[in-house]
Amino acid sequence: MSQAKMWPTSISCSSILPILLWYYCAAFIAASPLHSHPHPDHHHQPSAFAAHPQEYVLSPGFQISDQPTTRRYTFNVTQSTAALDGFLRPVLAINGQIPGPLIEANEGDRLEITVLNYMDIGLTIHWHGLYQNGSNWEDGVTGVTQCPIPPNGGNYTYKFNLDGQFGTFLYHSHHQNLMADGISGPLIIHSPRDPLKRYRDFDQEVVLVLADWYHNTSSEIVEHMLSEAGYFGTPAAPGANSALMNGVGEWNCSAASRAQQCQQVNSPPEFTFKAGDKIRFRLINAGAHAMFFYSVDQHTLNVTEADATGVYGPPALHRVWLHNGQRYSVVINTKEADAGKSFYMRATMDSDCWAWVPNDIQLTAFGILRLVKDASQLTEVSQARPTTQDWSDEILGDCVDLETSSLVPIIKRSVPRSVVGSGRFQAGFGFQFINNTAEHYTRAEAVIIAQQNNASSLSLTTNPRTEELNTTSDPSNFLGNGTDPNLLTKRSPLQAWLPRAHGKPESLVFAYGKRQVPVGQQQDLPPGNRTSELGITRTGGPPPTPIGTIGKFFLNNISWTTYPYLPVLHDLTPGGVGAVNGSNVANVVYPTAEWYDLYLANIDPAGSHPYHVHAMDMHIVGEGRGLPTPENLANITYNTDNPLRRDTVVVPPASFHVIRLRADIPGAWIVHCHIGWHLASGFAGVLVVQPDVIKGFQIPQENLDLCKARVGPLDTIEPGLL
Ligand SMILES: [Cu+2]
Repeated sequence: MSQAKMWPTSISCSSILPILLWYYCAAFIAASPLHSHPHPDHHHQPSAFAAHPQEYVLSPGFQISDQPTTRRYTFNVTQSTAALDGFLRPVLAINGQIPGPLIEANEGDRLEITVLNYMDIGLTIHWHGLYQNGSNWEDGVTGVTQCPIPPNGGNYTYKFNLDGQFGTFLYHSHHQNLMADGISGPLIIHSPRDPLKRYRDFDQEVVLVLADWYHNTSSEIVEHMLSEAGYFGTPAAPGANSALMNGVGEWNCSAASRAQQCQQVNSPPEFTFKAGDKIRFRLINAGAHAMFFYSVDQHTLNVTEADATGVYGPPALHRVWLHNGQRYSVVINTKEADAGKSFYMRATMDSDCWAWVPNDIQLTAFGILRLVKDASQLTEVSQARPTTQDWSDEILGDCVDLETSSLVPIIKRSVPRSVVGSGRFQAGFGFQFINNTAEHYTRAEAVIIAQQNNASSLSLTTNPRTEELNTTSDPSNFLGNGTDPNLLTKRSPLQAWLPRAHGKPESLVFAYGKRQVPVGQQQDLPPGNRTSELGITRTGGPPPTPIGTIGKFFLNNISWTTYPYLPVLHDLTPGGVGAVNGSNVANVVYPTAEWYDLYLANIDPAGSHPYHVHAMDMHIVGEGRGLPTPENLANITYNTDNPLRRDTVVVPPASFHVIRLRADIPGAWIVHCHIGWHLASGFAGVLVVQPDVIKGFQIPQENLDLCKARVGPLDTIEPGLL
């Protein structure tokens, strides 16, 4: 087992830092029959906390200017503990807070952010949505643009200019899936060019960082997900335990076992504004899996920004929804007559697109909006929880984007009707051989294997929410082999499956249409895992893992393999091998600064994926079902007249998007699913833009030097297994 992947276990329980280790040691002791100390010490306190709500209320005093300046920040990243939703667990925090500090700047400014890594694992920070034109090496992706910042006090200063863009962004770790442990935060860029203006389009603005939250660390989850036994018996991405709004959630502590420390949270983030003001919420989904629905009781939402593109959006929505890595701005009109009233803001996870759900899940994170008559009343605000009711619309269904055509950029940019070339990233789930990583079974083959091994107890059922019901158990209906594009035009059912522990399938009674289906038995919980007796719920997921394999995602039949100390970018510059290793990394090369199409295809029959392309604006010119075959491409309707441009787009099951982009930002740019667990399972490729220009890059010595500090063997792959 790699120490680098399992930070909670890399320190012994007899460490002199028992507070930091409270959770891990307590759980380990509880899970170990050899120990005679089942009761943990209940006196330890968390050492990291949610960001202060007021920090994310943007000040009208911020000088929006076109006079560039350099802004410097320092991030101290530590292993801490926190009880963000009440449940005390190890976390990773920036300057002791989750989410991290607000970065606020103007278009044209230069940012210099010094990251000090006090953890015992490597770290990188990515600046999500930024062009990084001329600074590819500051993109912050382990194994792509840099080697990790060394643990135990290593540091690196990211330096880049914020040229040509403004809006709502985020930053987050791009090393393993450490983002899910707390390393993310908001990054806001203002500009005099921004078509959205304070005191005209809105009066107040607040950043809301939404994230799903887990009671195990990302290292524990990834370690087990990428094992033959799986995490809770499955290679599928986990369901979360709770949701956070600006770092605060409200898990029900009565579900905690005696070995766990939980202090009920009853104080969601609160914001007090003048009744009658228009309030802009800058929503950021910094989660690892959950698509979020956001709403404010009794207030409709006007969408004005999608990722960092100001838009004319759908007005008067009850809810807006956003997937991992996406951002929206929504504006509400408060009423003067509501002075003195309080309203709930709700961020609710859509668990319908998950393979399984913990029974103790708390789906909603709350915020409180209080309205006062004038600013002098701010200190006299009621402390009571609101009594308002949620909209009655049901929160159910597939995780898909807001209708693309309903989001029209305010600053127009049309794209050419033809392109000089195209490339594709075609993603699907499969099972990689542990002893021969070059081979894998497709999803369809795994279904056949399961039927052969255990035909009597494998029941295949359908999902009544999909219109095209399919009740046959013919495995050819389980798409994902990518050989028959016609199959992919059908919406296929989710699959029943069997959790398997140590090679022995367990039978599982299974029904759709019920939100929660208890599983009879949990076996072999990983160390440090939840020991709640409430169990978990399975609603679908991949077929049973064939023996000798682990579940992985494949792009163009290649599951991403990261070599942290051999960044792809360094290989493309003088001294490197001069090419991307195509057996480790799916890649598409755009040689010139011209317009190309990128087909983002999802052959996964059951799951939608938020695809994120680094650096370049994705212009969404078309969407279709099935594979991007010549016939299917000929049948879609293209929109080249001011299409929506954004940086993260959700591709539904058995579907594709046609992205038109201008290859004018040279570099090696990762393209990946922003579900952190899927990225950890190999869902990534690289877009190489203008390799001839990359050959002339002068990568700063500070970046190159990070590779000298390697703490593991060169062939340590990340985030997978050794
Ligand atoms: Cu995904």
